[in-house]
Amino acid sequence: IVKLNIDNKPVVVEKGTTILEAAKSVGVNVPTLCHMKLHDVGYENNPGGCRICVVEVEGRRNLAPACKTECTEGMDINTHSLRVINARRTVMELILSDHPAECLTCVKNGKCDLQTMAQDLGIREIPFEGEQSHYKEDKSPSIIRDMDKCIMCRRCEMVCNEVQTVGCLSAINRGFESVVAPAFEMDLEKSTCTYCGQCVAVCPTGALSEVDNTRKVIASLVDPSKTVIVQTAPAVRAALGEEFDMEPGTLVTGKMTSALKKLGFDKVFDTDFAADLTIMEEGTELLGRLQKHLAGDKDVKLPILTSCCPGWVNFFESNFPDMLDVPSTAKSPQQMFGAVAKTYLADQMGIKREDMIVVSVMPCVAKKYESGRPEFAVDGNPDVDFSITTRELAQMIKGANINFDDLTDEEFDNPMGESTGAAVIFANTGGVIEAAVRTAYEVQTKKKLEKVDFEELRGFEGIRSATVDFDGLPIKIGIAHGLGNARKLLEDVQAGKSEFHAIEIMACPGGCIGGAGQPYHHGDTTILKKRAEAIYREDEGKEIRKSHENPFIVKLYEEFLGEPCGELSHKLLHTHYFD
Ligand code: HC0
Ligand code: SF4
Repeated sequence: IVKLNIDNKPVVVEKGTTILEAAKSVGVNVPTLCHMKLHDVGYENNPGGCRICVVEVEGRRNLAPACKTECTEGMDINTHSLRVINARRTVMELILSDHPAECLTCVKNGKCDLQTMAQDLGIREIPFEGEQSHYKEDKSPSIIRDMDKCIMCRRCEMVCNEVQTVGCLSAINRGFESVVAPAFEMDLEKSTCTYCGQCVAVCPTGALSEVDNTRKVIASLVDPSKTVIVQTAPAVRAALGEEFDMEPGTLVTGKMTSALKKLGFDKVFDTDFAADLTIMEEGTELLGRLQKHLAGDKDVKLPILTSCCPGWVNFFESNFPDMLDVPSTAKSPQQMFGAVAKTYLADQMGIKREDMIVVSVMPCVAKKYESGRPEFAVDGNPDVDFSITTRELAQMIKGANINFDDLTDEEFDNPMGESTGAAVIFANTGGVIEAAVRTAYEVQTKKKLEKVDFEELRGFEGIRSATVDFDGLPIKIGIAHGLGNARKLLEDVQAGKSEFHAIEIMACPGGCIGGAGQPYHHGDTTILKKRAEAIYREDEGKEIRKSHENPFIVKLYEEFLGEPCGELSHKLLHTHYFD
């Protein structure tokens, strides 16, 4: 134990604690641009690079970087002396000396840590003249890299390499030219990037951002020849409110629906409907494989892996090309929605496929890429035309001058707006497999599942496992969120050591609630827990909590699809993978 004083406050910390952490523990916020601790995820970026966090330690000649200096007994620290503030201002002026001053048109305007900090420090002019480097903008289907705005905090590098183990970003060049980039400065699209977007989620500036599809959506909305329908992903409702200064964990399902109607969408539907459909297909596939496996069929592959997360699909396609037959062939709910909308629904509405525009609102940036995969189109017409993020939807609502706070709750339209609690929990890590268990249990055992909450599948541990008793048949389930954790489970499967029957994988920490299209957490990842709790509350409040009991899903099979994993399902709702 070490005792010290920070800004005259007595502090007691464990040996090895940095001044930055010690200060935080007593509510003293020392600013920093590069340090970022992902609480509940267990990762920290601490290169000690930005030098904004300098503090004065009594008796020492030089200022100390709070992030890299360990507390020692009796230290007397001042985090805001004149000397400290002057030093921080100089550091900021140096950082800004080669940063483009285009805040007004920057995607991060108002949400940029660099901008906020410069404002807090009262920077009004930049006395130094750095060399403005001009990098080519790198635009992939999901992510834009504008390296002129990179400040070398290395957060993206840490997330990509350590959390996701994708390893496609690293620091290159020297001095003013230094940036973080894929090897040989190749475009992201040509690299092994999965489009998980976690680099975007932690970038403190506008250097990394999502591709903006809002203009295309607005152009469709004003085109009288188009019927524009929208689907909203499970995780959006638990986070959209944050963009309007609501408490993290506020559920805004009804307000979101109302805002979408005001924006002019012809029908407001729910991706959750398609999540229920996914359970029907993926659950049937799981039981099919399981029954064959139990009957001794050596050719059948277990575990089955969930396949609804596009970042994860990209990851296994590039990292485990020998295992492409292991994941479920079920398309993601986003894509199932599009496929059903542009066939069954278009027919019901009496419109041609080309005249229907399907927009998706997703917590995710990889969904943009997913919707553009060529196999998800018919004669070049995509099943999902445009995918926008939670942040982009918030921006559209603000742009339309809609007062979000004042909106009265509205309901989704039907038939594709009805969903169950099982679909809602897709948003959380462990939720897809919990939803699958709720249905698979009843189908397999022919018994009613009384308790639908499977607490053992919930939580934030990066890798979790549980055995669920299917009336005497133990079903072993694995769960991973974050691609680094997924890699560990996958390596076991590859080596033939995995004991699981089914594994759920989500690329983002926390699952979709932690997606890269959600409101920025600015390092406070405890927000993710609040979103997760909100999702479980929404599930609890639902009248129907098992996917196979969704009346519109039952009707869809009766009127159109026939049976789960049947011929039409295979054509519309299943896919294949590519290395
Ligand atoms: Fe998800 Fe999904 S749950 S991936 O996290 O499966 O993005 O929210 O929309 O498609 O439903 C994201 C969230 C979805 C899909 C669903 C799945
Ligand atoms: Fe790495 Fe994901 Fe960013 Fe791609 S999107 S560079 S995989 S963190």
